[in-house]
Amino acid sequence: MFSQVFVALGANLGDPAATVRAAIEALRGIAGTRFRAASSLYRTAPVGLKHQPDFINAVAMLEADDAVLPAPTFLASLFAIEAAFGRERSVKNAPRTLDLDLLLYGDQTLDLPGLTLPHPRMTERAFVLAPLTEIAPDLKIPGHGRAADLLSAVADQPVERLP
Ligand code: PH2
Ligand code: MG
Ligand code: MG
Repeated sequence: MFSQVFVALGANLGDPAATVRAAIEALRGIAGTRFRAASSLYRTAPVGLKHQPDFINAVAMLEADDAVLPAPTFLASLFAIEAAFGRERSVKNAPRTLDLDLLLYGDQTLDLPGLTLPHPRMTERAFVLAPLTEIAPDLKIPGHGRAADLLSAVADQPVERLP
């Protein structure tokens, strides 16, 4: 069976827009998946650690074959792409060349070390919700209702959709 999977992309070092575009191409190449859609790119103010460059964020939608790529295996393939883009994991929330976060895997709820589904902070982040609702306007997040309905609560977080 194929599950609908959403991935958040973020970068704020080097040429972040080029990195996010190249990472979307890399997502297209994950074996056992069918690429469905990518959002526009968004320029977003840093959430959390403030004194770092603005981010470029986007969200991609794929279908993953659960028999070949169950959620933990899918996450491992995201880490491999991050590593290929030179990601170093030093300080939590430090500036990064590329961050790929697994947001949703079908309607699974999961709490494993290193993998919680839905992604525990996605509902509070405009830099996730804005691109997510662009490509999936009717999406429901398990335990949280419609993604589009969560956007108004984060309207204070600056996000700008790039042309
Ligand atoms: N990622 C974080 C922390 N803060 N802020 C923005 N705007 N975009 C991000 O991708 C981001 C962040 C941790 O992964
Ligand atoms: Mg992240
Ligand atoms: Mg991450």
